[in-house]
Amino acid sequence: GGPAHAAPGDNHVPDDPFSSARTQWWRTDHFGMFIHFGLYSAYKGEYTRSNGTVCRDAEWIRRNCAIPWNEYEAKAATFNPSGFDANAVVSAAKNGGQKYIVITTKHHDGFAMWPTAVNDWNIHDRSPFKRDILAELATAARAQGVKLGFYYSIWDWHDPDAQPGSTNYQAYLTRMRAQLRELLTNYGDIAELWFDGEWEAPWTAAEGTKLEDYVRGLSPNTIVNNRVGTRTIADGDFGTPEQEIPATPTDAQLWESCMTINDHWGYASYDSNFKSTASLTRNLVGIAASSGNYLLNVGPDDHGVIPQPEVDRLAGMGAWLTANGPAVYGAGYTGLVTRPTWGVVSRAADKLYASVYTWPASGGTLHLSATTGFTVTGAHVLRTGASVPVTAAGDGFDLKPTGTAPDPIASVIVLDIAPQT
Ligand code: FHN
Repeated sequence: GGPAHAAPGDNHVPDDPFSSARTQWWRTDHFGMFIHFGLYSAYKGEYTRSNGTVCRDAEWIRRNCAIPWNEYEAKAATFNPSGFDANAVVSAAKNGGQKYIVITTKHHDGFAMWPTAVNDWNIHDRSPFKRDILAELATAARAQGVKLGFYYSIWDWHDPDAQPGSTNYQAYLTRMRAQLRELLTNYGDIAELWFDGEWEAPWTAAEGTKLEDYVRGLSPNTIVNNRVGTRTIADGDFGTPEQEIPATPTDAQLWESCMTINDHWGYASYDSNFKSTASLTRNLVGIAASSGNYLLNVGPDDHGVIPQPEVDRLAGMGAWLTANGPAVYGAGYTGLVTRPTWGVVSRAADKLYASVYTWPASGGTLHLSATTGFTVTGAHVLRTGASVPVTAAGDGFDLKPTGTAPDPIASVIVLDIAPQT
């Protein structure tokens, strides 16, 4: 038979993503950096019209602010993100505990952020910036042991042959394949390919199936998102919830939840509505406890530099992970307990990791409701090693930790578990 989780008759998912060696690192690592960086970043989130009114947007600014194409193209001639430092970007990810990076190579504006030979709507041919940030990132990522992935928008506002009603759409598709060949063959191993904009005509689901076969042929180990097709389990390797955390794990498809760190994907100079380190960390812990991945976005500015508040939040998450990593890396859905009100619980083999957001007052109890029988043979605080008394109680167990919360973001209690005797 075919892969357990692939749709009947499906032959383009090469193996079962849930169990394959190909996806093993991804299922273990849980945490990656999304980067939205493109020509739109040069606007810093704001476009001033000739009548003086200001329109705000980020990576959709060309379209949502109706910037005339000749103006947008002229902006390219001034786009010089010379502050881009691939080593600093990779270090920010690594310090944050992020194991992979997915960068926008071409967003909906169609502007290629690498020196593509396919057309001249790219940063090398249209701007004074002559470097190849993808090559620089690939080198830095390899040196620091971080994996590299690419975002690519199927929807393209700029290519004349890609527009609705096009009589020459196949010519665009030929160029798209040629660009993907560049991306998948010129930059070493590409860990993940993140398609987007698949919902817009003239693109069709049938084209998605063909495209998936094409990228599998070029790069069999690359993990592909479901936006290559129709977002069903037949398409790609993983689902793509956006700005949301599914409440329960799904056994239908691997998933990766992408989220902004403030309120925009691309850079917007005025957006300082950054999520707190605590809430970002709890998002990660909650996602990992439901066997998902967290792709947390940063938006480099017009100089190519990741804003410091974003770097700082990543560093905070990384510090938490240094002490509490086992609750996330290699951990997943427990299948043994219901989610408590005081935090989340993940599992790796014979250990449960209870990440406690609300630490009980002195003498207080954390109750864990079991959905199936097992025993707890011991428990301790991961950060301090302090042991935690556990007793069987009601439908599960009572944990009675002492003192104050060892970690204000989330205090992890490790429970050693065994089958019921
Ligand atoms: O339209 C895009 C949006 O700009 C952004 O890139 C997000 C990231 O997941 N994807 C699209 C909307 O689904």
